[in-house]
Amino acid sequence: MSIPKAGSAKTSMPKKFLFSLLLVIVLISAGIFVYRYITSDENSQQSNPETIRIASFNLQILGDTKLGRPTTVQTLAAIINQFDLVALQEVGSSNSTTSSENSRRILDHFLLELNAQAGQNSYSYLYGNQYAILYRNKILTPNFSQVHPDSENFAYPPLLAGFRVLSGNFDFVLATIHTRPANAVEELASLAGLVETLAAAFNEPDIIMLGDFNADGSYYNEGSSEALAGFHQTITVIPNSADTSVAPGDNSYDRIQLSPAMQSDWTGRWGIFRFEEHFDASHILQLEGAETTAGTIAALSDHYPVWTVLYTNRDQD
Ligand SMILES: [Ca+2]
Ligand SMILES: [Ca+2]
Ligand SMILES: [Ca+2]
Repeated sequence: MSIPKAGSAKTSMPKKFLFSLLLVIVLISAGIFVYRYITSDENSQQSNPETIRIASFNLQILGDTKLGRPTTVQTLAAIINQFDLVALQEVGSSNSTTSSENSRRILDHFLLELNAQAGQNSYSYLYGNQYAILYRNKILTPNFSQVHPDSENFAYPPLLAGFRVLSGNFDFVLATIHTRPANAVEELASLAGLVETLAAAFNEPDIIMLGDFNADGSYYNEGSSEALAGFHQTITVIPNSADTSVAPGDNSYDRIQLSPAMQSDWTGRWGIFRFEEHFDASHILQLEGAETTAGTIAALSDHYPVWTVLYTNRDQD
């Protein structure tokens, strides 16, 4: 009885050792990778920042298929680690068909990878519908979150959340949305109308709307100026000339709109996180993906993250 046990223990020892060695190599490479490929020009890693950097990212179905691609997942985590808060769309599914249990399992898995890079317990998340809000919890704390209870006007009702900074006076409510492309005209009209509704409902005039609005191309007439048509009472952060899609073409699908009360909170800084400007060609070649996307930036997503920078200490309301 003890012989096979001893025998199996003997054969499994080198395997365990090799596995540990492999794990160490992987962890060291992860560290080198983050150091080498990402350099942040922002102060988001400080504990008392004067600004925070927030982003919206449709990462094209964060599900089991993508989670099974280690370099791609590691790269997505490195991207999110550049921001203090990221509103994600397409968690678990491109619509809202996946169960919340499944989405939470996926998010828990992703959070492990993110916190392995960012530091233990650096990020937490809020979840609802196909959305997640990942936030750096030494910088921001949530007051509440809920899925907006309106499935009549929205195919995928937005996830709402209230936050305040831990150092400073900035507090705000955000709504992240992914419109159904065919309904973008109607849904964006409803979203524009939500700004005042949310301000009244939560007694907070600082409202951030961000997400994959599908606000361009054949889905929506964005207008001829830089401001997004239909959102007259808000600040357009991502202008109509911005290209937020990875695919060839020039479409401003992903957006950030701010309520007028956020004028004093907004630094005026914004950007598109173009993957090819942050990762060199040899790294991109290692990205796992589908047959047509592997080894290209499209392995990460068909959308670029869009971002902006907000003051933590200039809130007036
Ligand atoms: Ca406020
Ligand atoms: Ca455009
Ligand atoms: Ca304000």
